[in-house]
Amino acid sequence: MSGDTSSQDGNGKVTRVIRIGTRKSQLARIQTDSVAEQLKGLYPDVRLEIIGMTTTGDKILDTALSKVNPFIKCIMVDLVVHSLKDLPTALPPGFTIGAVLKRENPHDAVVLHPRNLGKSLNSLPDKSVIGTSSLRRAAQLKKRFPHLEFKDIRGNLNTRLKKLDEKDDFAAIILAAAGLSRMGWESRVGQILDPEDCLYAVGQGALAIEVRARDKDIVEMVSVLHDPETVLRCIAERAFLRQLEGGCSVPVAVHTEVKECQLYLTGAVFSLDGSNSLKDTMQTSVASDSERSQRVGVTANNVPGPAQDAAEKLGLDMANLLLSKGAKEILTVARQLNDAR
Ligand code: DPM
Repeated sequence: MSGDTSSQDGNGKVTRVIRIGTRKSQLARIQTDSVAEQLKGLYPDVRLEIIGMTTTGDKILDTALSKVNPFIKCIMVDLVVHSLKDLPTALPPGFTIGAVLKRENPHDAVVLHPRNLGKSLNSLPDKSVIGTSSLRRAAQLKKRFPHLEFKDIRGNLNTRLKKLDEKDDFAAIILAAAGLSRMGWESRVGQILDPEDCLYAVGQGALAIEVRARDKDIVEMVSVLHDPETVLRCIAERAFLRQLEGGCSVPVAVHTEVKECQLYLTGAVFSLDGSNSLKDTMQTSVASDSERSQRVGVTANNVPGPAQDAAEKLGLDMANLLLSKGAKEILTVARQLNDAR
């Protein structure tokens, strides 16, 4: 082991050092810290270093994961924690998702301006302005709540909450329940949107650990954090998105469930105003009994391979079903309209 990935204590004991890269937003730090805590509990002898990246954007983190720093001659970081929903279905070559952690509440939540406390999307007055930059949320909610108006709101969670509370621009904003709870802001949740109101994004509510595929020891180390049910659901969801050629900002939504060894996937695509949509539900058996190691970028050697294959096939079949009904046209128009904004 090189001196860069290990250190010696006073008694000459060699300690493995694992470097975790993180963005600097509060949510990114909270997510990274929670994974570091779990790794520390599992591997008390490993020394974990959290390295804050001054730059923003996942490309930079991938760079940190791939590059050897010429000055200190070591690999800059060994793993990066992401919200799975922000990870593309095709990772750059050489990378893999080594762990998908147990999913938290995957649904979307309504955060109300304090003046609207006690209200819901249904009971907000006509022409109330709802903040979201998610095409997926806007498309579904425009259709379901035609009395409301939708406007973009950008920035990290702290910025958005500030924009909501300190100005009069928005009656409410829509955020993922999982992000709110990680921030400790559960008390701000005015309403959780059920699947009839709003299907969630692919991977929403699950954390993923990105690693270098060739780092077998790191892959093995983080793999114990895989939650088998979440892995199967998210493989199906990501396969569905990949087959639709949807990035992370297309009006595509899902709902998944595992019940009695059956994996259920509801997949949907929407026009930007929600007036045109396709939605269907399919299921597959994921009963357990592995040759391929990665599926839609996920490596989960402790989850039965055939079940992962079945999950992936379910996503593919669902995408093909919707494509046969015209999903491509809906998404192409949505993309073009969005690009033109
Ligand atoms: C992606 C979307 C959004 C994020 C699009 C979508 C929401 C953007 C917006 C792909 N990433 O959901 O349809 O509201 O304008 C993001 C959040 C989290 C991860 C915040 C949020 C935390 C929750 C999680 C932003 N990425 O969605 O409220 O881990 O799933």
